[in-house]
Amino acid sequence: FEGVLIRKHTYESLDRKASNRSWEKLYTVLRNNQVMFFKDQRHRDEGHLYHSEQPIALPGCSVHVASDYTKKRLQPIALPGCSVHVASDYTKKRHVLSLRLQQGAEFLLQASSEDDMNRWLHYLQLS
Ligand code: I3P
Repeated sequence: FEGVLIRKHTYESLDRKASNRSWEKLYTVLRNNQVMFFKDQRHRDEGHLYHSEQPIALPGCSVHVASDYTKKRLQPIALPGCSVHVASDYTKKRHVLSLRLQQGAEFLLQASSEDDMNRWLHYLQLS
């Protein structure tokens, strides 16, 4: 599963904010239990990871809907082998997922619509 998401790296670890917290439009690929980010589809075709970031292994991560308006309907979902972390709710934008890594790092991922967000959530759960 793949497509464009708008990403914000909020935390490097549980108590350290990421240094660059700007929103970035990235081409995102879910494959083999990993998430990979690329600058765009051309970079993906060439296999050039965004800023040479290593793929994120999904087992051990947790993902939940960060946007306030859906959080009552969708509860945090544990991916295989992980514990669910409580992430602060993010209400500034809509269709936002929170992906929390085992060491406490967090990425917010904004999808283009509620349907798109639910598709990402679905495939992240399957990973
Ligand atoms: C960041 C940018 C983000 C903002 C973030 C800023 O500045 O404005 O949109 O996040 O706020 O630091 P820059 O682009 O100069 O790095 P929000 O959209 O969530 O407000 P933050 O410092 O509160 O994370």
